[in-house]
Amino acid sequence: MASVENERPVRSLRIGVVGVGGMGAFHARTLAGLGGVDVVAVADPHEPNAVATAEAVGAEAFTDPLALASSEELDGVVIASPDATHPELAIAALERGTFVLCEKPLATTVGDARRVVDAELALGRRLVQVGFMRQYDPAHVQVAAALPSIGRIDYLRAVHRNAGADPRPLERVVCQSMVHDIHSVRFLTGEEFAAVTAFASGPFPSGGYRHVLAVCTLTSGAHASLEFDDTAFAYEVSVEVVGADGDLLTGGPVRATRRHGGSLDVHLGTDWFGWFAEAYRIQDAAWIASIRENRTSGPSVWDGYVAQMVVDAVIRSSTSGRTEPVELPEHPGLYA
Ligand code: ISE
Repeated sequence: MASVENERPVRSLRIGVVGVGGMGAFHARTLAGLGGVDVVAVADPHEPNAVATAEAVGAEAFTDPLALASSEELDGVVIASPDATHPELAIAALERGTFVLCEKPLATTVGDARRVVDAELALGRRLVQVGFMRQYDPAHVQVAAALPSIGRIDYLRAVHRNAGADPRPLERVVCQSMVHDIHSVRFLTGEEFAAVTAFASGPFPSGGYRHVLAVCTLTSGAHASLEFDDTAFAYEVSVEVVGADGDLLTGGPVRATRRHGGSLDVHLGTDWFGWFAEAYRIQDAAWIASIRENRTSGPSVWDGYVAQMVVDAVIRSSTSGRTEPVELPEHPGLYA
């Protein structure tokens, strides 16, 4: 039996977080709460954000995101800066050989997403995980595990409601929000999108869009409908898979039911931090575990790129009124 003296202490991983608005600050705190992780640096051009998160997790505060993403001192970097900056920062980290957890979307255009794929292909190894955290959400994991029991998948319905969001143009609604539902379809069915017909209500006087409905055909001929509402009254996500021998529906997070003022109610919350807190924690812990094993697991940049192609088809169809095909390029072996 190995003596205690011979056991090598596990080295703490040095993690940086780029972009510490709401999401990045949440990752920083989540990671700082995991064993064997030191959040050593955070960067945000808005200095008060950087300082506040740095103080909360005992990190150093910086204001230059690109300098932090390019640092040689880190084992891993979380990218949670504004969406359009993700590709440049991910590529900078890739060039240093640093593991990356990049918030979704991978990019805001198909071309930029492809640049990250090409950078990884040039490197010949995966280093970037994309933060499609529903893949770690216990409710989604339970549905995924039970799929073999319902036989051939005929239909999937994804419902996603945001509450109290600032009015957003259609591009942002689809790219920031519906992109999650697109990934849910791909990871649950293992299929690709073949064509999309989408409808959007808006713009309203606020400039924002409210409902987006995408009716999709998958490569097997099965269908999926994605329903998104940006100004609902509570945050809520569900997915239902209809199979030849049964159907499956995700449950929400466990919540107490309250009797109050003559009503029976369940508090759902108005943002995703509460609904998916466990999913984020599991995702971040899985990312750290994979860094320790010197590998990358979870959703890949290929997943981020393909999702972006579907985002594009949803936006095109909502504006053209036509069914838009999704034509995927050859699938590189690195992402088999
Ligand atoms: C937000 O940016 C997220 O990432 C949430 O997970 C998503 O549910 C929400 O719709 C987005 O706005």
